Amino acid sequence: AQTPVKVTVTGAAGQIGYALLFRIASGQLLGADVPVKLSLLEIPQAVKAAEGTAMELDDCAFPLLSGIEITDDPNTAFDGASVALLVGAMPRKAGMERGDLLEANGGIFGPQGKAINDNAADDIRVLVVGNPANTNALIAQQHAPDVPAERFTAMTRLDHNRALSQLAAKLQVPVTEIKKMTIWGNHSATQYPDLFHAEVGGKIAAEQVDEAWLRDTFIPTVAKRGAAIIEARGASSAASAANAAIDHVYDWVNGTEWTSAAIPSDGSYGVPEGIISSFPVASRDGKWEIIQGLEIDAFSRERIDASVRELTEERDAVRQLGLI
Ligand code: NAX
Repeated sequence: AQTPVKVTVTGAAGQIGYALLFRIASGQLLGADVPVKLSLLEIPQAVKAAEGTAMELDDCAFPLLSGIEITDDPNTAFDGASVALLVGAMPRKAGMERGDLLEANGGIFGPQGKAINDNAADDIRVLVVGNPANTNALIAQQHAPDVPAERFTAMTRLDHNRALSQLAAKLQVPVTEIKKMTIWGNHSATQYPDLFHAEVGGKIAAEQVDEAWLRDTFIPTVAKRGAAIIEARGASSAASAANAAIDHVYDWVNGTEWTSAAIPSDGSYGVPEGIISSFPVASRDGKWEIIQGLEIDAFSRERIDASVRELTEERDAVRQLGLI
C-alpha cells in the first residue's frame, strides 16, 4: 500500500477548516487512491475545538484517513508534511490599520514559514488561504530559503470559480462551457477577473456581454462577492473557500490546462519578479506555469497594474516592518 501523504491544515478549528478537513480525508484533495494523514495546527485556545472536529473525522471512518494529529506547535505540525494549507490568520479588527494587520500576520506566517523550511518534506506544496493571502504567502516564503520559492502560492481559485459562476448565469450556459477564465493580481477588491481571454463556446466572452455589464456589474460582483456572502449568511464564505482550496491543490498535483492561482512572479506581463500575484496558469508535472503570450488590451492593463501596485505596496510595507 502507498505511504500516506501528510497534509497540514492551520486554523483547523475555524469554519473553513470544518468544511475542508472532511473533503481532504475523503480523498478529494489528492485523489481517491491516495491515503492521507492529517495534521491540525491551532492556537492553544482552539486545540480543544480541533479535537472535537477530529472526533467527527474519526466517526466518518474514512478508508483513506490513516491518522490525525493535533498540535499548537508549528514544528510538529509541518514535520514531514507534503501539503500545507495555511488557513488560520489574524482577521482585520475594527480600527486596525493595514500596518497592524500585516504585522499581526507576519507574527503568524514568518514562524510558520520557518517551521515549514525546517521540517516539511522535500516535495512540500504550500497554499495560503488566510488573508491577506498573497502577502502572507510572501512572508512565509521569505522565511523558508531552503524550499523552492515556487512552492508558495496563494488562493485566488475562489475568485476564479465565482467569475465562472457569474458569467455562466449571465450567458445561461453551463460552467463547463467556459474556458480560459483568469483572475489577475491580488485576492482583494482590486483583483481583475478577465473576460478578454475567457471563451464561451469557443468565442471570446467579452464579445458576448455588453461593456457596461462587464465593467459595472461583473467585475465588482466577483470582487465583492465575499462581502455579499457575509451580508446574506451572517458569516464569511467557508464551504466555497474550502472547495476552492481543494481545486487549487488537486490541479497543482494532477495537472490542468488553464486556471487561476497566485504564484511568485517571474516578471511575466510586467508583474514585478518575486511578488505573489494571480495569473492564468497551467499545471504540468506538478508545477505551475504562467500561460504566456496573451495580448493585454488597455482596459485590462490598467486593472492589472492597479492590483499589482497594491501588492508591491504590501510587499514594501512588510519590508519596512522588517517582516521579510
Ligand atoms: P475562522 O476565524 O473561522 O478560523 C480561523 C482559525 O484560525 C481559528 O480557529 C483560529 O484559532 C485559527 N488561527 C489563528 N491564528 C492561528 C495560528 N497562528 N496558527 C494556527 N491557527 C490559527 O476563519 P475562517 O472563516 O476559517 O477563515 C480563515 C481565513 O481565510 C481568514 O483569514 C479569511 O479572511 C480567509 N479567507 C480567504 C479566502 C480566499 O479566497 N483566499 C476566502 C475565504 C476566507 O475569507
